[in-house]
Amino acid sequence: MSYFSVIKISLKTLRVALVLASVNIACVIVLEVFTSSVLAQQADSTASISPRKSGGFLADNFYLPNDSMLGFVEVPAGTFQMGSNPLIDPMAFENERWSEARRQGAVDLPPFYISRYEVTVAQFSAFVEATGYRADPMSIQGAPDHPVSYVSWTEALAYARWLELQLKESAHTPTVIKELLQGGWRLTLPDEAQWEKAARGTDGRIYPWGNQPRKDRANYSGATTTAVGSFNCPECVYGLSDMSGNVWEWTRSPYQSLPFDPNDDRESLSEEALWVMRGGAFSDAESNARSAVRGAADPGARRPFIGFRLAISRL
Ligand SMILES: [Ca+2]
Ligand SMILES: [Ca+2]
Repeated sequence: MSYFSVIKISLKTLRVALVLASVNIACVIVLEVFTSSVLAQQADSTASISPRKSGGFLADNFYLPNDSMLGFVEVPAGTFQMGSNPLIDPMAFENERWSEARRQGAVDLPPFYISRYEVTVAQFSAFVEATGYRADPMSIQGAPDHPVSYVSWTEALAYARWLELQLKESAHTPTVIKELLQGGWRLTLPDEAQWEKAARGTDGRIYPWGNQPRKDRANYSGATTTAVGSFNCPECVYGLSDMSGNVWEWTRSPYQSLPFDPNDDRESLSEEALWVMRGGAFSDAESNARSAVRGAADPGARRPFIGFRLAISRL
């Protein structure tokens, strides 16, 4: 018997369901309708991109971060514990359980790279302007250094494909990245296991910085998005920002019960499939800011609280 159930809510032509199954009761929380004040706050912030704590962004290089790897951080090869044990983490939801027999399971991943920040409005806008892509107008109206939102799963992948091609061809691309992409690595969304390892590392911590919720480390239980990298988090694994909160982040994994197995993604894929998103958003409580939380949404869903970040992986 499944440990969780997926319920889909019809909402005009789109379905969006954030699926969070509690220990005893499967529940669905549908996050909807943000006040116009949230949107107004984002639209008012039209200042040029601020370096903030991030070292700035490169206008002549697709607004990627100004560092030697364009903001991509290596996550070394190795094993981590995926899933949650309610004996350690009382806020764990039932869909974070590894299997009927075990609470958590070991996943061994080869090395990969993941972006330090969520993809920004400026980065996504560069794609829309260069290609004429028919994105939701709301996706490019926020402040340029805030995370892009109102992007569907499909659109996130379209952006990744475009950026991969640009970085393969651009003279400004760091040699390491160019060699990876020309050697067959792909610039795409992280899968669910990559995302969770990048968020919580290998020591079993609940949040990216440790086991206790900290409002000074991430944007959750708040009113709106913040510029990417706004929260200083020296304890965060791999130096990544906003893995907790700010916006939920699409992954390339279909929503299936654990254990995590990327080999059955395609064979069990139906038209009704939902796709996993991770990390919670600015509007979520601390329980959704945990690294093991598994949300899911329709691939066509465009919402003010869903964005993404990128990974470079050998697929
Ligand atoms: Ca996030
Ligand atoms: Ca799978």
